[in-house]
Amino acid sequence: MRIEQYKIEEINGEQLANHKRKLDFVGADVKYLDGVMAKLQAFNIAIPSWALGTGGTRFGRFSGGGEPRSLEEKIEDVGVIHALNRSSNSISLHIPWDIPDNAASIKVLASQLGLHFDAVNSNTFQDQKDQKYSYKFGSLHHVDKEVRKQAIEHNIEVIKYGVQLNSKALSVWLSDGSNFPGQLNFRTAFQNTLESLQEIYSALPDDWKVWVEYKPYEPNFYSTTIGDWGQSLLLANKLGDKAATLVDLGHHLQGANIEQIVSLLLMEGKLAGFHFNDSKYGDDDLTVGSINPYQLFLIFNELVEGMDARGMTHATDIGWMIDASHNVKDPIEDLLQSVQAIKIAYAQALIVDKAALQIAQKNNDVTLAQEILQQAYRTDVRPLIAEASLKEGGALDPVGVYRKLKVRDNLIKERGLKTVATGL
Ligand SMILES: [Mn+2]
Repeated sequence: MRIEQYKIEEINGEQLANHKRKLDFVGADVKYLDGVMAKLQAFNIAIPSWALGTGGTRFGRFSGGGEPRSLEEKIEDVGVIHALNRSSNSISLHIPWDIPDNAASIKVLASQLGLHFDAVNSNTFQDQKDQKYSYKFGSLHHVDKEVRKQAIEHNIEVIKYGVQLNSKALSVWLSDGSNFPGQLNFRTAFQNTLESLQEIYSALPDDWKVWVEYKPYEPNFYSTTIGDWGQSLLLANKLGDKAATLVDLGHHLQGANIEQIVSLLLMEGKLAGFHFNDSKYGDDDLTVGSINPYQLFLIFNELVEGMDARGMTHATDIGWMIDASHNVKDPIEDLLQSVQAIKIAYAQALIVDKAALQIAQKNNDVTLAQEILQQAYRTDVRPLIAEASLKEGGALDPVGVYRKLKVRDNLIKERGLKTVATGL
């Protein structure tokens, strides 16, 4: 299903006067408004192929209807999202859930929708049918060299698929770890992981990167071999310039200061990118900004400040992606909400009075520093996001237009009520 541009414009037209009134109000107080708008218009967040179907937990999965049945239909769903928000111009594929059997035709479909392919993701946390060795006790860290070899070959195969699609990065998340004390020799597990990653690294094309994701627990509950940013950074540093650390917001223990982690990774030139989501307790995979939008803003504040300090281009010098699971919401609506939340936090970070903040920090004026940050955070920047979308040909209110056009009903008519997308 594709959304026709004139339908978006029609609905925008009805809301335009109201929008302009709000935009004028907030815009009057924004310094360098043109620069802020240009950055918001350029900002895009990749959609993972596994997020377009209803997610599940280990207890069950409740399908929502009209789910994409193939990679082509997943790309079409990202096309719907991008048509509405003009901020989701790429898709990140997971292998083997979404193997591009015909790369040429997949690329044509994507480019028709204004999309390209973001990082490719490998999977050694599940056993696949006809797989020789099991990953029950890990993959790249496994005690058995043959298992490690199989996992290395899988990652190299994923790179090959990515090359066909013009992806530029391999994203690796390992579930490798242990459930009980004594199960693993930590040093051997780490060394095995490093050596395996070195083999994968040497198979990377020149213009590629490998992103090393970390996670403290689940599915293993005693140790994870790449459990935190320190372990990931250690590996990335040993691997070389093409390796960097990927931060998934849900992959931290409660109370972790993620903004500080981000700040230092950026300083070291080792921040690969993000998997955005939100959480209350653990790796909840909830809609971005639904639980703790202030934390998201503080993270973006560090990102903007740190990227500017290094002269980086916000939109393209870091990998921006959503990694969430939608158990009770329509996945497309949830993704639209997530992208909006990310852009709101980004816009708020862009309007922080950085010069004033620097002075407050130099003077140890703690009260003023807080006032400056919260002045930005409490500004309703939604009209700026809407204007950026409008200027790029998207909807002023993406979720509203999605509902008005009854996109899900149409998808159910097209694909059926009982469809199940590949993924978790
Ligand atoms: Mn992730």
